[in-house]
Amino acid sequence: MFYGDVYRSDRGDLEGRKVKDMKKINLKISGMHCSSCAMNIDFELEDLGGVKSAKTNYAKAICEVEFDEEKVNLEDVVKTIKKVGYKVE
Ligand SMILES: [Cu+2]
Repeated sequence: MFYGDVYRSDRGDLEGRKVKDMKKINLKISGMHCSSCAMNIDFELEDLGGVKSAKTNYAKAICEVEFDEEKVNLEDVVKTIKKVGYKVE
């Protein structure tokens, strides 16, 4: 199974303190046939607690998800995508 690049984004708030790390991943999605499929995935993922953002690109067949590892894990993200009918490669 291909999970793409896994990396962390470090961000500071205005006072320069470190805010909680979010995990950002790129997943390769298959089974999408139009741009509303991509919107469907984003909608479901953003409904999942702990997911900060989901950006699915239909043309590139990738989904960029930013999430809080303490609240949700990669498996849940993958499960959610599968639940709506798409495959994660
Ligand atoms: Cu579609």
